[in-house]
Amino acid sequence: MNHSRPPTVIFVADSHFHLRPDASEERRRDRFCELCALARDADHLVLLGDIFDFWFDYPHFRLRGYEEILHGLDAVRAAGCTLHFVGGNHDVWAAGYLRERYGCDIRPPQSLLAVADRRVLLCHGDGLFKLDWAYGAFRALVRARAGIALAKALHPEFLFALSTWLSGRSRCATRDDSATIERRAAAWLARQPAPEEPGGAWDLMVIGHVHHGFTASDRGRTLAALPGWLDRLGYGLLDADGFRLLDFDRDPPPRFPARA
Ligand SMILES: [Mn+2]
Repeated sequence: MNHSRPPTVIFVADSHFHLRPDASEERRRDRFCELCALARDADHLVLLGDIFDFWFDYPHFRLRGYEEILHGLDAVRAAGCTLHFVGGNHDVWAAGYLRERYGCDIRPPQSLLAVADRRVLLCHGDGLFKLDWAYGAFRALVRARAGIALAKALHPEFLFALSTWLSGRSRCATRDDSATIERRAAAWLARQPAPEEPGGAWDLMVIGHVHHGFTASDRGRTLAALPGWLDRLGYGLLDADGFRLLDFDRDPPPRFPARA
């Protein structure tokens, strides 16, 4: 890593790629691979959850349909960019595979990433603002050990069908109107311990999951929600100029100083 400049970090979440993409998803996939090409020049790429709409690992079978995306990530890794993965409620089960293939830094649901003098709290964001009870139940199921054991007993095609159905439910639940999301986020942020108190040691928190891009600030700290990679192709960038939310279609791509 080049220490002559502050490290650059790209954050992306909620592309919800499917095993069988339709025409509109093909475009989002192509653009995601272009984002991966951009990330080759960054120091860190943080996959903040729900990159894949469905993932399950079987001992002797591999899912078919994500090859293009996985190859895109191969190139990121090969270029020397560190990959981090925070599992979302849809792809928490991808962690083992991503660790194996990319040496990916697998992170617990909430973890700190130290970047130069910034302490960045990473969290997918499911369950954070208590937006919907049905959604909460779904989240508890996919993250529970018993849920994983149960899923392993199911036929892969049945599990895929079940997950696709649940996924539709959870997506409706996450699409609360943006004003509600921002209001709850602001209230949540105001309840967090001050930076000098235990548990308050972060200056920037980045989440996904809500599919609505915004930032909120309180007592010198910023909470940033990524817009997702669905209707808008949104991502977050942290570099020498600070953190900002960018639109991959509308904003000019950032220029990174050459890696040493
Ligand atoms: Mn999610």
